[in-house]
Amino acid sequence: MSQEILQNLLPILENFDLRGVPADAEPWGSGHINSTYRITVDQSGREVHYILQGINQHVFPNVPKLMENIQRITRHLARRNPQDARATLTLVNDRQNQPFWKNPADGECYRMYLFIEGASTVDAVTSPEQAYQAAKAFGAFQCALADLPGEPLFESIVDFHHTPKRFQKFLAVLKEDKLGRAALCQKEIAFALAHEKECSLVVDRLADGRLPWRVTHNDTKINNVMLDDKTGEGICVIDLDTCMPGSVLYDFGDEIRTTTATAAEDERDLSKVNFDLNLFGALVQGYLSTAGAFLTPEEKRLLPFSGRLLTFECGLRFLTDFLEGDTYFRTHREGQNLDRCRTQFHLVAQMEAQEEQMNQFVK
Ligand code: ADP
Ligand code: GN1
Ligand code: MG
Repeated sequence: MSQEILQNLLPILENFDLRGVPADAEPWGSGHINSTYRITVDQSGREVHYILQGINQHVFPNVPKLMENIQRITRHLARRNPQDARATLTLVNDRQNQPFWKNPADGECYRMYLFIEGASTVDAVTSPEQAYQAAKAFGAFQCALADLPGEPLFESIVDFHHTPKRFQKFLAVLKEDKLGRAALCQKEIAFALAHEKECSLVVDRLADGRLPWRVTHNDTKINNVMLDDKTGEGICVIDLDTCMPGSVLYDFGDEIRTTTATAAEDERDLSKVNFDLNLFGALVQGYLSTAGAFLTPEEKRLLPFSGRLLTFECGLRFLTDFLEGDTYFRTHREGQNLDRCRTQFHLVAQMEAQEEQMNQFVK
């Protein structure tokens, strides 16, 4: 199977200087957007790994600008921390020295990274220590990007976390209901409709200056940070496609969404899906250990709320995609986006119930 995959990828791999002979290829990770492979290369008898990614151009249509962002960020991080090669993603340019290769035959775009060895991602946390480490790494990442020189980063997905616009899109898709799926998710639709009011809280504050714009990651789910296999330390923030101007609340909110839940994002048995206050406490401590010094009082005040907002927004996006026919998030089974929506809304309800305890933790 992996040899078959390798054979299919060889015409792509030959456009990158991998300093050896490609020996194996396997699908890697569980991201919902790009196509990721781990490539094994035989470099004079030594096994070396790389990450090859097919870039999802449905989601990221402007690949040159996207890759310019990633080049700027990875170079900046490498300059700040030159002695630690695993502290940032490292791009491997194509043979024309470009940060990605475009296949002239079909227009598909590919990029290559050095493989970060001795570290892994998890899809769900299993201990408060993991939550602490992940949040600490994301806080340090925001801190490191605060002095990124040059123009603001390119907005790789316009209005990515503009929750009210996400809500409007949901309403439009619901109205059309082109696949007749609304009948399958009446409860979730009702939940979404009942939550419109809170959608604009962050975007309103960004618009009137009560919250600052910063360079943020915007997709801080738990499997976008690599944890050291031996020490458990959060060593590298990955998946940089959505780094752009945003609010720290987008990042912290998405950390809460994926790091305080006791089950996978697509768990069907909702009795297993719980918001865990202990994990939340570890997350807050980890995040404030690196980001606490630069956050404004208003940002700090809204940290607990951000979890609800981002979890709701993500659930709404899953629901919208389900109604539209699963065209955005990769799915592996029927109804998976609806299952994902259900876990998210279930978590929102739990966070609402524990709002006071969450606020106390941050205080
Ligand atoms: P997606 O945008 O589809 O989520 P990611 O960039 O997050 O894709 O990559 C998917 C997974 O591949 C990650 O969760 C991680 O496990 C793994 N991965 C990505 N880049 C590297 C790397 N440079 N070294 C090791 N593993 C990586
Ligand atoms: C996607 O790329 P990945 O799998 O890390 C999505 C996020 C969602 C997440 C839900 C560019 O993240 O916004 O929160 O799925 N990324 C994009 O799991 O839309
Ligand atoms: Mg990812």
